[in-house]
Amino acid sequence: MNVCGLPPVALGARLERGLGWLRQRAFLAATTLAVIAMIPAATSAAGAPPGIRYDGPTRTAALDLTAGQGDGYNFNGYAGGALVVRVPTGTTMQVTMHNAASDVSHSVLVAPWSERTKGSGFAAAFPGAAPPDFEMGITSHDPPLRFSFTARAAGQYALVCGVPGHALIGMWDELDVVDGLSAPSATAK
Ligand SMILES: [Cu+2]
Repeated sequence: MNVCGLPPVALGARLERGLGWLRQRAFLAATTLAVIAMIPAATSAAGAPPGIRYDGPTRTAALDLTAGQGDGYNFNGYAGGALVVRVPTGTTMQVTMHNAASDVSHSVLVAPWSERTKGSGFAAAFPGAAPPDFEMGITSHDPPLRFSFTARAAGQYALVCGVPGHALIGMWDELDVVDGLSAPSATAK
């Protein structure tokens, strides 16, 4: 008995080709799954929390952020509020952000806490708490973003990427402005 009228040898070759196709499909499926699995892994591949240099007499804090660490949508590897920066009320914050990614633009601004997962159209929580071109962002090829503002009102705020869609998928962390705090800190939640 023969299938499709083919001699046994041709049938064997056909089956072999069919199995090859199946193996290829399985490989592609596994690769796709691996890529999907890498997305949260990349955003949670946190390095050390960013350092904050604080000058007590002038109450000035310099916060240096690195966006896109591990090719993820994050700041220093922290996303979805996993990084908590705390500063005393009245601190003048000097924010600098480099982007580690060459192919995805990122930026940072301080937004109201309620806006941390907005898709676009952010407003700075304080005067000056955003670079002018935060929707455009920068890549690793550009000079770092810099802005300075005074955290004049205590409360819970968000450090968000202003490039449309990025905060929505988790590119935000927490900034708490706290009355009576002796010095700033940046810690993993
Ligand atoms: Cu971004």
